[in-house]
Amino acid sequence: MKQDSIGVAVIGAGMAGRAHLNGYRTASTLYGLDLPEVRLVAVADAHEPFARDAAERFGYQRAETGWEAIAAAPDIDAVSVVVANHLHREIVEGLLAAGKHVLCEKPLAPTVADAQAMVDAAPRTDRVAATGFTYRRSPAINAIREQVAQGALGPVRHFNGHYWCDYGFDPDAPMSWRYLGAPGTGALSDIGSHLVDLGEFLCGPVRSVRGTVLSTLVPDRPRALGAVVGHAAGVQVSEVRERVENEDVATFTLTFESGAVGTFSVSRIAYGLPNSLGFEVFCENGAATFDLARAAEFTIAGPGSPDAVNGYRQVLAGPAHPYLTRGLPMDFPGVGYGQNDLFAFQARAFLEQIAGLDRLPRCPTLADGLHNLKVLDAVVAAADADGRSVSVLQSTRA
Ligand code: SOE
Repeated sequence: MKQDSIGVAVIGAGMAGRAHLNGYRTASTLYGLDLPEVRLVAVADAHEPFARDAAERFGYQRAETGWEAIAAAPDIDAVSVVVANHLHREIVEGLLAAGKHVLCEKPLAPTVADAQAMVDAAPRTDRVAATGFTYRRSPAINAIREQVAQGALGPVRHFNGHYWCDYGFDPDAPMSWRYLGAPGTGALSDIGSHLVDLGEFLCGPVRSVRGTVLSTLVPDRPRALGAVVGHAAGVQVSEVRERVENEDVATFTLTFESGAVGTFSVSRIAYGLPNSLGFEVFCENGAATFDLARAAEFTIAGPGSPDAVNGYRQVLAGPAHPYLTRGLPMDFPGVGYGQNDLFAFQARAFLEQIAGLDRLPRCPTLADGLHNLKVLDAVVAAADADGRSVSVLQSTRA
């Protein structure tokens, strides 16, 4: 569907919302000149000062305080939903009903039922309805995926992944939506959703889960005084402490449909590690590793290395790998890139899909977001299964 221009908006002016705002602003500078004009129209946030600051900072035409104004705006075609997870369903369904293209942050919703309703709402429109698994846009992770898919390393035997953050290590870090909800809506949903999606991105669908441990190590937190954004760093707090309802740490073992094993460790109280995502993929004839701390590279080991030079080789992501040719102003190995660039690649892919271009991998669908939640549901169920294996419900995975 060719459009003269695409008007974009972001609902949520917090930490990740700003990454989406910047992504749309940068998208036109990437790859080809065949993208329709991108109009930076609006930012919405319930806390108006956040919306106004973000609109001015990222060059958007106006600030709004409610998602309804975005849904009703005739000059807006595509919207990112980047707010607390429990708000996703109402907003996504409202935007789809208003005829907008939607890119919703992970996890799609707090429950499988909510996500299923969102998936059911999507076919009633011809809009693009996507889930934002941003790490799928990592050039280095895609390079590893290509090696695995081409069979260069042989079949996968064991995926070991961690996603460790430290935004919750301080008991006096203020309460926020991330700490409220049923078991599985804490660290497992917030950051485990990324890691589980990457496990399947690299190793194929999950068959079953076992041995889950969900632990809450910080039982209560002080109530925030004033608006909270992102991980609420530096926000004043009251004397009143509120109970933390969900998990700080989640560990579990899963089996992929391929028979490969997956071992997962997720934490939001990992002292000194603000955003530590990493994994190893051990295969029959080799292995590859990734560490977000060195985002623009990966290591790989395979047959044929003489004993004198055995071990893992460092590979610098560059034009030989996805997304990077004309994906950065300086696009040669060693220049490096970071997580913010992945939001730009994601924004470009979303806009290209809306424009009917097919240069980049399509965005994960709402059904992919639903499937991710079904796996997380099985992870939670395996916490009470006395070590028995819990199968993942057949997803509606597209
Ligand atoms: C990546 O942006 C991310 O994992 C977010 O998706 C989480 O919500 C945040 O808590 C940590 O960073």
